[in-house]
Amino acid sequence: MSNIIDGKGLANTIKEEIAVEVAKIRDAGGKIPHLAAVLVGEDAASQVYVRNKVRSCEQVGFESTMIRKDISTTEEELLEIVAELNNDDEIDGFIVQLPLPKHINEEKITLAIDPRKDVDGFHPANFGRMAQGLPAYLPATPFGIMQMLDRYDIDVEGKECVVLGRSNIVGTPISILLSRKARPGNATVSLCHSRTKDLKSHTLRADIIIAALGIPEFLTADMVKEGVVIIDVGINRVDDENAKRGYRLTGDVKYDEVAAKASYITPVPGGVGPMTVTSLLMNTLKSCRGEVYGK
Ligand code: L34
Repeated sequence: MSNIIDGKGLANTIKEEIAVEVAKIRDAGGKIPHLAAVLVGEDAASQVYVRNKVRSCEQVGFESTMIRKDISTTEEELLEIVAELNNDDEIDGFIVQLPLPKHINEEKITLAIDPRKDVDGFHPANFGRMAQGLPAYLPATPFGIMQMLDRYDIDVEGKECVVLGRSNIVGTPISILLSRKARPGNATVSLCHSRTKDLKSHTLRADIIIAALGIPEFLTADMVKEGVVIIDVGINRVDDENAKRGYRLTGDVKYDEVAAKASYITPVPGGVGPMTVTSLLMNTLKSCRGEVYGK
């Protein structure tokens, strides 16, 4: 029987903690943390995610600014917005929601963001600092996963961790964080991907599996051992005519059958997603306090 890791509940607990900090700042007459989010185009999932971020800012007492641009926005125009946010002293941190429309180079935009305001932790300066264990904004989803493991007191040290997927924003950074000499950390990590041979031989050995490949219900019960800890990062929309919206959300894990063998498992929705949002709030609070790069 598995324990469900309640990401949504934990996210709410962390938001209450952040709200207490914001109240203290307010009482002391300090600057209220201010997050800006840039959303280009009409991607349906991105709209939901950014809305959740803005709503969460309101819940904790942050200031927030939402900048919406239509899909025809040029790369130059977006770079202009990034430059303005970089130079706006009122803004402690900002994000440009991905994916961007195809005519905009995501790498170019990421590089244009001042690392001091890069609360997504996507800029190579923050990635490099993270990799070397220096103070950094940790990328939101990996940071959220580390928080879950920590707060649920899941033993990571010396464990066999298998990460499925090597993206810049999840698979690669979480593999680094799990193997760092820190708590949580000190795990032995295998980073598996589309060219991995005999994937099942890896997943069957794993004490902890981070599934972040973006393939609905990829990980099945025959691929895992009894007692495994499962962190499901996937949020896939699958057509479902019986569902209200015409789709349902599913992770990268075949939930019911894998849950029957797991000691802990994260649900989708209500797992990693809400933790991604609270990590962003934590990074924004850090930025406001000058905790990573100084005041
Ligand atoms: N720049 N782009 C940038 N920063 C990010 O940190 C992200 N990410 C990922 C996509 N692009 C990004 C997000 O914000 C994924 N992501 C994200 C954020 C929030 C949620 C999921 C993914 C979330 O709130 N999920 C809820 C509800 C999902 C729903 O109703 O559709 C959940 O319970 O999983």
